[in-house]
Amino acid sequence: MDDILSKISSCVEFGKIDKASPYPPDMKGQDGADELTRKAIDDGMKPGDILEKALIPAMAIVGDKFSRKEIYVPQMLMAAKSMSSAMKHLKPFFQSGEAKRKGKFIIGTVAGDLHDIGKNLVAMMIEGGGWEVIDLGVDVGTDKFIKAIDENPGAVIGLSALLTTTMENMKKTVTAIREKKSGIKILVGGAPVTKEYCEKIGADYYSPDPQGAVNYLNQIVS
Ligand code: B1M
Repeated sequence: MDDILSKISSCVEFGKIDKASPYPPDMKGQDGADELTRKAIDDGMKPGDILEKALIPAMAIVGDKFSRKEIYVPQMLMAAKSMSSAMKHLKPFFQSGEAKRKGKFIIGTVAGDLHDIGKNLVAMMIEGGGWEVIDLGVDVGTDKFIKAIDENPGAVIGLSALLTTTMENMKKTVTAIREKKSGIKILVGGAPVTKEYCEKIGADYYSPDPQGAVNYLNQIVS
């Protein structure tokens, strides 16, 4: 791999955002994902290569470490922030259509539920996995999901719920999507959600963690 790609990859894996960032201590004073990505683009590197050869593999390593409980939420958030600092340089190329993404993913925390830390991690990992993410936020009612589906044909839907009480709203949203739309893939997750519950409410896939969600989406487009 090109030296600069491998450096960007390390920055994302270890959460080095930019030169000013003191974290991680052993990379203090060095360029971060922000400066290195800018430099790579200025040197003529393709945005798609930076995404596919540096950012996506680094986020996959981060996701696997998190699944194996080798790192925890703070390290994952730093990795995601580092990835975002690189993505801000790549986004104009994706928005102009010059570089392609794998597909669209609509995510939200279901109606009545204000928890968004886990949902945000999933959204960031999926963006780092090469997808365009449309984040509808928290307390998202069925109508808002349906409107987003209309506006983004072909998108995969992700529903998050953290309360046993709002799991019922997850079920209502899945039921409404099934009644009104066909061929929509629905991924569900959140602390109280299980594989059995996913099957019971007619969603397509349950993932306990962000990397499982990324793997599921990748499997859809492969
Ligand atoms: Co609340 N809360 N909370 N809370 N809160 C819990 C969930 C609770 C378990 C605490 C407890 O009682 N022990 C409990 C739920 C009990 C239950 O339903 N069985 C609870 C309660 C009761 C409440 C209130 C009702 C409290 C009250 O007001 N009486 C209230 C409800 C408000 C509402 O939503 N309407 C409430 C409020 C809040 C805060 C606002 C204070 C705050 C949320 C802040 C925020 O999110 N911006 C909060 C917090 C922080 C928590 C705890 C402490 C932490 C949740 C969290 O962020 N975890 C939580 C207790 C706990 O879990 N220890 C608790 C870290 C996060 C990374 O994990 O969200 O599970 P998680 O996400 C994981 C996976 O689940 C998965 O990936 C993530 C990364 O691994 N995942 C997906 C998540 N979504 C996914 C989607 C996918 C795939 C995977 O595909 C689409």
